[in-house]
Amino acid sequence: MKIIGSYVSPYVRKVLACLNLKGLDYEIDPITPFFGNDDFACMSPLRRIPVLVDGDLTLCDSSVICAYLDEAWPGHPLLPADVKDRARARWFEEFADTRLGDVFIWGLFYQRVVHPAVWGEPGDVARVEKTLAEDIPTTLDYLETQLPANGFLFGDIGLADISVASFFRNAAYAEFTPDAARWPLTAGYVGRVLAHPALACLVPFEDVQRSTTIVGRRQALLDAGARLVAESVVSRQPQRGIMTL
Ligand SMILES: N[C@@H](CCC(=O)N[C@@H](CS)C(=O)NCC(=O)O)C(=O)O
Repeated sequence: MKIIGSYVSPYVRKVLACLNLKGLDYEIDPITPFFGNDDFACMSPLRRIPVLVDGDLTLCDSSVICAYLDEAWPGHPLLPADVKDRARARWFEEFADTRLGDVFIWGLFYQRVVHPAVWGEPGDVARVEKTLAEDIPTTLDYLETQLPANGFLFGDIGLADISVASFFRNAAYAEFTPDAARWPLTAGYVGRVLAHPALACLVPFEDVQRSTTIVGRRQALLDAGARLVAESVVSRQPQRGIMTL
């Protein structure tokens, strides 16, 4: 299987962690968001990552991809067995992809990290301030009522846990971690999930992605042990030397 994506995307991380949980082999085509070529646009009509290619099957959207993985490969189940728990797990995945995506990716990570790196100019400071003062507190106040004091949401780690925690890693990259005094359950839970090997093993590749320019990144990823496709078929080169994610 091949995943077209960037190691620092929360949606790509979610898919990679699920592949890791199931013990499936995959290669990465490490595209930079916003730099996909025409072939990429054909595979991903919304021009988003991740994209999964499995033989003659091409799939977009992390939720669709993870549902396919769970149905196609038994391995570690991504959803709990109980039907009501399964429904709640899907809700947490949706809440993460939509709400945590809004506040942590578009409100923080994009403004503080992606926009300066890709476009070479600062992001929207007013939006960051509103995100920190209003949007994150209301979002975490809700999560704090939902998350367990120990372990994971539904017994063993699964899709709901991975979906939620993945966004907190991008929040940390944008210099936000939940205050353990105000949100103790959230802080503890996020730390536990991110420390799980399925997610922790991705950190070295994310570090390379965040610390290198496009020049030399491929070799640095290979040196860190990443399994990359021989040659990208979907990415055009950003301006030489630009610090892209
Ligand atoms: N609903 C999609 C969202 C994917 C998404 O927004 N990916 C971002 C990267 S984190 C992207 O590709 N952005 C490029 C763009 O919006 O043009 C999923 O779950 O896969």
